[in-house]
Amino acid sequence: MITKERIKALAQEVGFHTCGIAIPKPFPEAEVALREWSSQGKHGEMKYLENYEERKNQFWKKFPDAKSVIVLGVNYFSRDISSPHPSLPPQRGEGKVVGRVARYAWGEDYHKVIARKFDLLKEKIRAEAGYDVQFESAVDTKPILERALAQRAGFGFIGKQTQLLSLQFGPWLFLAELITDLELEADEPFQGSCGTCRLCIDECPTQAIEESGYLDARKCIAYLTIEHKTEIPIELRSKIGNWVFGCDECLTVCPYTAKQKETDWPELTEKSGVGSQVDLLKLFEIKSNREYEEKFQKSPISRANRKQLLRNACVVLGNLGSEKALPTLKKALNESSALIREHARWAIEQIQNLISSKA
Ligand code: B12
Repeated sequence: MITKERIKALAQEVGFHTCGIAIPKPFPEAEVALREWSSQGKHGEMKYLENYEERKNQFWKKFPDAKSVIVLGVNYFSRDISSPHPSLPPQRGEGKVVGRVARYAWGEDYHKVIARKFDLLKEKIRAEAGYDVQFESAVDTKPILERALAQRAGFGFIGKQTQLLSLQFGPWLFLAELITDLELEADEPFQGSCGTCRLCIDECPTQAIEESGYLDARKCIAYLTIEHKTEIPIELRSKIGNWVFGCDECLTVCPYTAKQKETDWPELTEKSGVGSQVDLLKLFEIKSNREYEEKFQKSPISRANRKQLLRNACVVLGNLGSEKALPTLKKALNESSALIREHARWAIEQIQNLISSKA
């Protein structure tokens, strides 16, 4: 019989930063909230969130023997090594032609990195349990409300920016789960709240975080630059600043970030991937989807396709107001994708307006 204390010790040996045990049972409150949220259209184009109930039922039917969930957390925080970092809103006309990448995407694709650690952990648990323990692993893609589950497993609480906040690791924690047929004692759910702090609500450039506790994904820069496939609403473009992929504003302002420890997983740091900034003009040198997929196959950036990333690059170039970008943007007017052409046209207009306002 393997105990939860042993499981936690093994998870730590493998390198996971937090580990807790939760019982696999529904989350009535969070599921009602999810239904309400999506019925108000706040999930934008993420259609898969509409049939969560059905997906969840199908998923759990496959594991009639599921007895517990080993919930794991990975600290992915590291400091910038590229300097100076354009952390402030873009300086118009200054000529910087880099876009910022959200921290979760600086290194290697975390799904793959965590999958390798899962294999090590499963092997260790099976060896100690003495039988062929059944596991189903999940990171992101399964119909599991991972933040609610992590709260149930005692990791921390859900903050106003809707992220799971750990007292030890702040909001910079990837969540991952191993569903298993092991009978394990569950941890106590964490009770906590942000209190009166509302920095994330006030500092979100697009006011995507609502007082009600919901995030309006349609306004969230992370959603707009990663999940949204079509045109970026004109009124939101200037607010995107220099974020070309994802956004960390609501995490960066969180007071817990000040105490954040750096990750000891080198795979998740700048050195192992695209890093904190990408050269926007170079992105336009990627001529085909195939070339794009090859370039970003190891990076979370592969979640967006070439069209989306060039669309985002146009928005950032327009916001930066860099004259240097004009020849590249003019060439982009010949792209076969109407999405890229429209955003390139917008960016050219922004830059030209800036030039004429200076004249
Ligand atoms: C879809 C999705 C997104 C969407 C929508 C985000 C959202 N807030 O829902 C977008 C694209 C915007 C997004 C962005 C990001 N994401 Co994301 N995302 C997901 C994904 C795949 C599903 C989340 C989901 O189901 N959302 C639907 C909403 C309604 O469900 P929910 O917020 O989980 O449900 C909560 C509410 O209902 C609330 N609640 C409960 N009861 C009640 C009652 C009332 C009355 C109310 C109002 C609310 C409420 O609590 C529930 C539990 O948290 C998860 C992985 C997963 N399977 O969970 C990752 C996940 C949440 N994302 C993650 C990350 C890292 C990010 C980004 C930081 C990436 C980036 N830098 O660009 C940003 C952060 C933006 C933000 N402030 O949320 C991590 C978060 C880790 C953590 N520590 O919390 C996750 C868990 C992935 C992972 N495996 O690590 N994401």
